[in-house]
Order: sequence, then structure tokens, then C-alpha cells
Amino acid sequence: GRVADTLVCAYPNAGLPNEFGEYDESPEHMAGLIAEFASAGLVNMVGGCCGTTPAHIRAIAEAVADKAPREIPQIERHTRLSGLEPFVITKETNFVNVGERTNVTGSARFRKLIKEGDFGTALNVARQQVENGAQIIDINMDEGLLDSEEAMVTFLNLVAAEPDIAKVPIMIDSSKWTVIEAGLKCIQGKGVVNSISMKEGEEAFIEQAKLVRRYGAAVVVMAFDETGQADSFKRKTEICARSYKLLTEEVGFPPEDIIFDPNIFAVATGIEEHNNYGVDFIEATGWIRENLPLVHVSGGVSNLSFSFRGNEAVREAMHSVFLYHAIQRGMDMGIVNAGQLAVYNDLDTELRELCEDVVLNRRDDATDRMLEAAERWKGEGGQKREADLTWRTWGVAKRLEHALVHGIADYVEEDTEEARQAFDRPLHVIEGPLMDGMNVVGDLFGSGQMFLPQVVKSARVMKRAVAYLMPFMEKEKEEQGLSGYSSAGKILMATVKGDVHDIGKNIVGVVLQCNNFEVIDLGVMVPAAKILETARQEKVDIIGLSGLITPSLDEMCHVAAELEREGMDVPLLIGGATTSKIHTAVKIHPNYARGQAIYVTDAGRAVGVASKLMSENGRDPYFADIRSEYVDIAAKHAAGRGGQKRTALAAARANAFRSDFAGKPPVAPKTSGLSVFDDFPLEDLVPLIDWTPFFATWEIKGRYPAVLTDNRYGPAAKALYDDARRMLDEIVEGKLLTARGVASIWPANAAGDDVRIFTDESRSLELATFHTLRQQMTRTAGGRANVALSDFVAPEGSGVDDWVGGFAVTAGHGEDELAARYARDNDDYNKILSQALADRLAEAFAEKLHQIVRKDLWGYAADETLSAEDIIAEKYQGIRPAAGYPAQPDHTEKDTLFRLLDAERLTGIQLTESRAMLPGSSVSGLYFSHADSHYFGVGKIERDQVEDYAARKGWDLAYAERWLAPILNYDPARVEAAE
Ligand code: THG
Repeated sequence: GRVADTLVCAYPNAGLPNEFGEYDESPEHMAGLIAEFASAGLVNMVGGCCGTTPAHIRAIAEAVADKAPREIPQIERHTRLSGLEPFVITKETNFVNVGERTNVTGSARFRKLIKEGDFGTALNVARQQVENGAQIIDINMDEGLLDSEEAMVTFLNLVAAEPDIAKVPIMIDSSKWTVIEAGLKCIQGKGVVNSISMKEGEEAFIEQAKLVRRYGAAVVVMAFDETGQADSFKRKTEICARSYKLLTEEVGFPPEDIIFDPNIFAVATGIEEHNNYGVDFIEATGWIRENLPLVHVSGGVSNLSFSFRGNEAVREAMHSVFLYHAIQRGMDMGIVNAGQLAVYNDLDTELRELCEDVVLNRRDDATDRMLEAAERWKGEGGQKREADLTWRTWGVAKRLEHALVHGIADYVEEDTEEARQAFDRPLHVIEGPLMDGMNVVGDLFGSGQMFLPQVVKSARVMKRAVAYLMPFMEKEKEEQGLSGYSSAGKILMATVKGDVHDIGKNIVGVVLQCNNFEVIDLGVMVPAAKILETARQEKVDIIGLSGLITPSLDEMCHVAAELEREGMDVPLLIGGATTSKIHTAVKIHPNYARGQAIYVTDAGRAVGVASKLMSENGRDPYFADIRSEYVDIAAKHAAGRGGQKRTALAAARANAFRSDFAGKPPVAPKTSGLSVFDDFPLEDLVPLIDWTPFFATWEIKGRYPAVLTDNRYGPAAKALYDDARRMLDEIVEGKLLTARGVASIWPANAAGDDVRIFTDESRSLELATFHTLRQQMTRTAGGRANVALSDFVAPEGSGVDDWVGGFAVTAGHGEDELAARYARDNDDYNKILSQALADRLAEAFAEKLHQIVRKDLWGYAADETLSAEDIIAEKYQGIRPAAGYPAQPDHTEKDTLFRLLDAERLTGIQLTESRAMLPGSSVSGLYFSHADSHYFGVGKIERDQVEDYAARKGWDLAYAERWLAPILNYDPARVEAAE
């Protein structure tokens, strides 16, 4: 109500209808509410609807008698469009991008999809435009063989159901009025008609404008008249002026809702008359904005470059140059390929000059010159540009800096050699230009202008330069006894015993090396003894531990205690997916009083922490800070515990989740026994890769694909993605990784919180038992359930037969060889990239196998037809929880699973003592098929359940407490002391 510039009337019902369909609100109550509206200045008129009686109206009239009506606000004159969200065009909006790709004549792909009736994928075209920055989407269905009206209506109705598309206003693009009107009837909010003109005379023009107004849309007016399209400055401006007068004076069309399009035509066509089209448009734009108040100017930008079809690099550059000049003159809207707009200042200077000559018609031979040069920019897929090599003419120090900042390794040896000759000693090259360059990288990273993948690429250049200089430094040492190079500090890094993941650790190592730290990387599964021994031998300044799975937390405590026991005081950095500040403060820190455990959130922070530890004033002030923080955290943690005891196990069981087995009976599997997949085709996994976690690995936070065009992360994300796709192609084509997997479905029934697996359908012989854990958080009566995975399986004695599946997959065979190959070349970037991709392929394999199970092996969703996107979004029926994750935090359940699947023999995956899977890029879990099954977190549990669980597993209590340590809601040591 606050923004409407018309009268606002409120006439509510007398409350919501009760169970008899009657309205209960009394006259007094309702009058009181409406009086509040009036007092707040929200309404001009009031009344009553359903359930109100003359008594209600009388009470309302009395209640508002002395209240002033709402003041109708003066609204600033702006173009106010909307989809689901408002879109107001003001001076600050700058240039409005209208997405062009949802156009059957403008996109071969979109045309094909619409013609084939694949509207789902066609919607993705719209979504991508929005994700790529389109603030409005232009939709055009004008195609001879299509029922354009029907296609328009179908598509618009589907768009309306997709909030991430429908949030932006729609521009209905058609040369047929009937199609436009059909579209206007569908769209919600306030859209734009594209377009009307005077080509059929003033009368039709006025009539259509009135209708546009009635449908409440804004309008694009083309510079057309009865004699055709305007191609000169004079005709363009005359026609727009005449249209403006008719619209504002005859139709009463608000000028801010008029968008003039003075026709963008193709230039550089070889026809001389076309040469000045760009200039005419730009000048007409200037004239319109100066003489026709409040209107906007738009145009179809891609039209400009039709003569360079197939050469996207040149087209993009032409558009960028054209917009640069047209926007300066007042063009404030354009139909563009959103997400494919080059930045004017980033254009290659030669190409920009050629484009400028063409667009601004600056020389007679502009077209010829452009045609001649165009081929050079026409790279692979039209995307690749010839590299700008002007930096190669700079001085050697500047060149090294450029190579470091941009991560270009192509010339590093020759540049380093040149620098070596220029300096007295090879060491001075490191301490001089190389460190200077890395400092620039460090500053850019620190200030958020560079991101991890770029830094790791820079490190690759640095490493290769240092590797080149090494032999010279050694020779110097031998011959002249000169000292070598001194690092900022020596750091030992290791993934602890039982754990295999080291991507995060590798990234940290590289970033530290970039900052002149010497890193000794002991790799994965490193026992405490080895860590201590190396730390002593190498006299390291810092030890860094990494861990991915929860048992590693315990192992880290052990390493800390060993350091303490052996009288060491080397600072201990703690990092990795499973670690946390709380755990470090509460569990690890107390084990290591002589030294200090320090939690490091992410790779970006590691350098700061390491530098503080190596600071000239010594590490003590920093230790003191950390210590007081950790003591504080530990105290708060201790205080917070104990008080909130959770629901007793028996009560939690009474509040179990009840799957609807009668209404949705379990489906018998189509197959039994083990299904083995040896060497599963990698190319079938690629479409199911979920890229969002891939970017997270590199500390690029954002959802794929939007992250590729993100303002901040976009360029770094895109470069990383391109590198990843390239490597993925190599991996797939060269079969550099091997995917192996196994799955099976067994007869099963729940027995309390356990799931019993039977040998066959007679269900007389038990094959194994899976144990599950139940949530114990306190629930309000009638609220949510205390869930355990066993709740998704029909209980024994219910008379309902049920089944449970299991799987183990890996894409990691070959992973180590691949990583080692890159490591040999000092190429950490590609090493880490290959590990991250192997991880993604394993996850994609888990997704693919799950689909095969749903559709074929089990077949409970045989008719499922989901897009890759929907599959990644888990829109299917059923779940595949993995041991060690929130729904079943006990890693040892993998023992049972692996035994049933014969997984080690059939897939080559091994379990470490902590039950990490080796190769690291592996996934395993159970399948639950029921439509009611869902993911959840067990959360913290009480001792009653631990005792029960231990008894079910045949464990003693202390052993159970070790495996369940991360989820205990009590401190076993204290309970024991109290007892
Ligand atoms: N003014 C107004 N509306 C318009 C235009 C205009 N609507 C349509 C068009 N012109 C703007 N939209 C496009 C969309 C795509 C292209 C050009 C203009 C284009 N497409 C590639 C081609 O033809 O080479 C197709 C590439 C592919 O198939 O993917 O260039 O001027 N008011």
C-alpha cells in the first residue's frame, strides 16, 4: 500500500472461516483491527467482506470516523517493471541487460529445443540468462513452422513456475500482435512488449499502444513507419519524435514506459551503405535521450555483428566497443547474450582499434582490415583469443612478476636464466624479483583480488623458477662454500594415521611455499612416531596436521600428547574438514601444554598464522593470545554441557519416525546378488558431476554455474573450470582413472534400531545386521520425530517384506599415479586439480550407480526421468547415507557393508584402521528406497544409547565411546570420575 499512487481500500472478512464455514470476528474486534490500518495511514477506504454484517460496518465506520485517509504519495517517475521481484530502472541502474537467448530465431539451440518440445531444457536457457546477469529476458517464438502463439503461452506458463527465472520481468518479442497479446495474458508482474511501430500506420499503432497500456506493460517502439525501417539519423529521430507525440498526447502513455529502438543493423557487411549504421544509431540515441524526456533507448546488439557469424571473439569485441560508445550517448538497455560481454578495457588493443574503426566508421578500409585480421582471433570454439604478448617486451623483473601474478609458466626458465645472468648470485634472483613477484601475489590474495586456484598457479611458476636455480646454487655452495637460501620457516605437514585425504593439506602447503616457507610433506596416513621423528631430525619450526574423517580427531589428540610426552614444544597447526576450533580448544589443546595447538580455518589463513609464529618478537605473545581464547572456549563449552541432557533412548524410540509402509509398500528388487561394475565408462559420469563442492575445495564459495559469472569470483572460477574441463577430457580420453563399483540389494527388516539382512527371501537366515543410531534431541509433543535410519525399513513382524541396498564405488584407481606425475613436474596446480576431479568423479559415480539401482537393479523407480540437474539436486525417491556422516556417524558400519559386498576384492577399495577408504576418491553407503526416507543428522547422543549400541555391536563401553566420541553429549572421563 505504501507505494501505490492510487486509492487503497481494505475490506477484510470477519476473520477466517471456522469449521462450519462461519466467521467469528465480532464487530468490535474487526473495527479495532481496521482502525489500526487507518491510524497507520495505510488506507483510503474501508469496508467489510465475508461474514460482516451491518453491525460490523457500523462499528468500523465509528472506529475510523476521526482518522485521516491515507495520503497518496508522489511517486518518482521511473520505469517500474516486475517479475516476481520489482525492477525499477533509475539513473543508478546503468545499463539494463535483456537476455537474447530465449529466441527461436536468435538461437539455433533454443529453436531445436522448442521444436522438439523439450521445454524443460529450454527453461534452462532462460535460467542461464538470468544467472548470467540478464535483468529482463526477451522471449521470441517467431518461427514459420511453429504455432508461435501456443509456444509462447506454454513457455511463459512454465517460466512462471520457476521463481529463479520468473523473478525478472519478461519482454515479449514478436512481430505478430496476436502472439504479443497471447503473451500479455500470461505474464505476471509488469513486462515489456517488443515491439510496436507505425509500420501499419498511426491508427493500428495507437490501438496497440492502448492495449499494451491496458495490459499494464511497458513498450519497445521500433523506428519504423509506413515506408519502412529508419536507417539514417534523420529518419530515426523523426519517427521516434512522431511516435513519442502520439503516445504521450493521444494515448496518454507514460513516457517512462517507452523504450525506443532506433534499429541496430549489421555493419562491415561489404556494402558501403551499411558502414555508417553504427554511427547513425549512436547519434540517434543521443538525440532521443536529449529531446524525448524520460524514455529509454534499447537495441538488439548482436545484430551489429551478423557478418562475423561464427567468430565469437570478434563479435564479442564489436559489441563491447559499440556499447561503450552507445552507452556514453544514452543507450541504457540492450538485448544481449548475457554473460558473453567482453569488458572494453580488457580487449586486445589491436582488436579494439579494428572494431572501433568499423563501428565508428573511421576509415574506408575498416571492413577489409577487420576481415583480414578476424581469422587471427578466431580460436577454438570462437572463444580463445591470441594471447597478448606485449609483456614479453618488458624488463626481466617485471616479466617475472607478470608471469607470477598471472600464473604463466611458459617462459619461466628463459626469464629466470636471464635474471640469473643479470644478478651476482642465483640466490639474489629468488630474494629479488621472484620474492617481489610473490609479494604482489600475496597482497592481491590478502586483499581478496586473487583466489586460491590463481595462487596455486603462481606457486607453480615460482617452484619452476626455484627448481631451475637450484643446481646453480648447489654448484656455488660446492665451489665457493656460499650459503644457500634461507626460508621463512620450516613446516612439516601430514595427514594423520588412518586418514587419506590431503587435497586441503596440499593447497595449504603450496600457499605456504609461495610465502617462502619450506614445506616437508609426509603425505597421508602418517603415524605419530614418524611425525615426531621427522620433526626432530629436520628441526622444523611448525607441524601441521590434517584430517577429513572424525576418527582423525582422536589421532590428533594422540599426536599432541606424544609431542608433550617427548618434551617438544613445536607449534601444532590443526586443519581439515573434520576439525574445528572448539575441538582444538577443548580436546587437543589440553594435551599439549608445553607447545600450542592452533586451529586454522582455511588455507588462506595458514600463512598469517605461520608468519605470526615466526615473527621477530617470538611466538610467545601469539601463544598467549591463543591460550586465553582456548581456555575461554573450553570453559564455556564445559558450562554449556551437562545442563541440557537429552531425551532418554526409550522415549526417543517411542517418538520414532513412522514411514507409511501400508500406504507406500516396499517394492521387491528386480535383481539379487552382487552387481559388479569394473571399469565403468567415465564419460557417463561427467554429466553427473556436482561442481559446487569442486569450487568449495578451492575456497571459491558460490553455486555452480552462477559462480562462473559471479562479480567477485567469476574470472577465477571460469579459468579454474576451463582447466578442470580440459583435464577431465584428458582423463576420460586417456582412461587415466579407473572407476570400479559394486552394489547389491538384500531382503531386510528392521528390528528395533537395527536392520537385519537376510540371505534370501525365506528370511530365515540372517546374513548380517546394520546398526543405526537414533536422534535424542528433545522434541515437543506432537512435533518432529526422533529419527533413526531403521525407521525407513519395515519392522519385523509387521508382515511387510522390505529390502535394503548397499554400494561401494571408487574413481580413484590411477589417482596417485596421476598426482605423482604432476608432482614430478613441480606442478602442484594440476596435481591438486587431478585429486579434486577424482573426488568429483567418485561422487558422480555414486550418483550414477544410485540411478541404475533405482531404475534397473532394484527398479522401484523404473519410470524415473530426471535431468542431470534434478539428480544432482536429489529430487529422486530414496537416500544413500554413508557411514561416518550425520545420519550414521559410526564409521565401523563400513566393515559390515564391505564384508557383504566383498568390496575390497571387487573394487580394490581398502579400509584403513580409522575406516577411511583408500583410494581417497571412494564413496560407500546404504540404499533406502522408501518414499518417506530422508537425510537427517543424529546429533549428540546420551550414555543410555551408547550403552545400548555397545551391547548391540558386542563392544565394551569405552570402545564405543571412542568411535562415537564426536557425538557424545557427555564427557566420558567426567562420568567415570563421578562414578
Ligand atoms: N530489436 C528489438 N528486438 C529484437 C532485435 C532488435 N529481437 C531480436 C533481435 N533483434 C535481438 N536478439 C538476437 C538474438 C540472437 C542473435 C542476434 C539478436 C544472434 N544469434 C546468433 C546468430 O544468429 O549468429 C545465433 C547463434 C546460435 O544459434 O546460438 O546473433 O534489434 N527490439
